[in-house]
Amino acid sequence: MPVRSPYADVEIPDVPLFDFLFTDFGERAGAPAFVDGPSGAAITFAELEGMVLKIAAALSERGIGAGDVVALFAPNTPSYAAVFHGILRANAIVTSVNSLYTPGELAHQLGDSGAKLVFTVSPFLDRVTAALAEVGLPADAVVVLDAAEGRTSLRDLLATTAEPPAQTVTAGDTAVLPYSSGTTGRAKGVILTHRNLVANLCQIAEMGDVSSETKILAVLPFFHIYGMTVMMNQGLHRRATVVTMPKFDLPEFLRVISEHRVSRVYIAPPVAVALAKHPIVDQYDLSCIDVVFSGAAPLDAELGQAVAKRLNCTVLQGYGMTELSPVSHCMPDDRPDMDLNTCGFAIPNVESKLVDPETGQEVGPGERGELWVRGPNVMSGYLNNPEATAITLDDEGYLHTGDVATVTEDGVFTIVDRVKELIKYKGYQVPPAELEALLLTHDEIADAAVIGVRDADGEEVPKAFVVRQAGANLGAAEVMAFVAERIAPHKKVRVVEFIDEIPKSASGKILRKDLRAREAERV
Ligand code: 4UV
Repeated sequence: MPVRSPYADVEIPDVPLFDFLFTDFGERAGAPAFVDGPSGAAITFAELEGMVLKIAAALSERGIGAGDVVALFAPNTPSYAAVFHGILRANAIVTSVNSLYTPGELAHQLGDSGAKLVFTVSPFLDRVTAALAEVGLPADAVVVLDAAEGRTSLRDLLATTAEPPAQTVTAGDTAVLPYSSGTTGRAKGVILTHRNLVANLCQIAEMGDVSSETKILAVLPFFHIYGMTVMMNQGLHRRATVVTMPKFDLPEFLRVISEHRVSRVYIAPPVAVALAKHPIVDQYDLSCIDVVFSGAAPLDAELGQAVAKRLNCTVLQGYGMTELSPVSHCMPDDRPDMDLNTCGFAIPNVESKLVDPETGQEVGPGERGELWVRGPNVMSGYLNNPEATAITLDDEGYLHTGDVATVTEDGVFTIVDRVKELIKYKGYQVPPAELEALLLTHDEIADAAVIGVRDADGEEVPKAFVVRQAGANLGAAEVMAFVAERIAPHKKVRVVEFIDEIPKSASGKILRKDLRAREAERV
């Protein structure tokens, strides 16, 4: 029997995201919606709405409308939120791009998503220019959020006197295309509709105490679904104030929390290590923090407890996946006593099943099974990829997550393993298939396979097993350098082992479990 959420279902309004978020700010109209952490510059809810409408009008004037995809390739700032919602209000679709991407990775996403225009910042222009050339888009298909000589800027768009277009999108239309490799292969466009995004906001509103009193820290990137839904859009929905940071730097992170009196800090587990252990943490007044919420990779319970004790706050863990908009399970704010090894309960409107991957049979409490999730937050599919959609979404509407979990009689879920290929480095996706394809382009590499292994700090890192071409004397450092030059830093291969042959099935599929077993033996 599927496990239903212990929470009552919530109603999901049948409206586009703009209508859901930008109605009746009431007393909060003049309150800060977003604050730029480094400078302290704030924009109010009313100002944000004004910007969104201007951006929509200016995009419409430029011929961007229903069905068009616009890329957003920028670090977290208040203007990121204005542009994101401006694109949606213009009836278009946002594809959010990892700001660490190389020109080649950016070009792949622009080409695959069919983006017509890129919003970026001036320090990223070199990469954008190279990517536009690679996909054959005009060099002027760019808007900068700051300013750059000879470039259209956000300020130019905001100067329009045109009226915003009529809103024609409906709840069932695609809103965003973040990229995820899912359970196998390269990064793919994840089709999330307005309804998916609205649903996840309604669902998580039942779990956390986020209100107009809350100050959320958004250091995790808005381009990733965790930052997009849980920080940027949840902040707007609950009329909270979101304090943005363009990148993680421990002293600056602590300063921003302390000076802006941040009450809710969303992190991925590596930040918990710093919060629990780094001596510098004691130099800041962090008494403002009520909740530290961890997601995107497994949190070690002892580490979480150490953070709770040191900061005298509640630590919570959630589980999510891009394909789930992203949250499906989390600990509620009112249960600070829960075991931090767990990911809490299924959120409202979510049904989960745990299924033995070998037999396809559902397993009971205490047994391990692949987590399947059904609910209004489940993606409609992968862009232009019916095969990948078919292996991920079944006929009954369950999304097969590729994560292995257990559940208690009370409906508390714990993620215990992963059966999919995906590697997570500091919470960021590293698709092994992409690294393997890249390694095979090296003249001296005959074959390669990549899996995730634990380093000395317990962090998951990509390890490449490499078969050299006959007569080649390639070294590990050369392999790592070759990869590092061509991909974003979080995808670097960090360990290399040369072997004689990559274990494969009769059909030629890499037997990753054999490589994992080999690794386990060594440890
Ligand atoms: O697709 P993705 O990069 O998505 C995420 C989303 C994480 C979120 C988002 C909002 C939350 O509130 C929250 O708690 C977590 O990371 O990667 C999805 C994969 O990341 C692993 C798991 O393998 C997913 O399939 N993962 C995510 N959260 C956890 C996790 C977790 N708490 N424990 C273990 N693995």
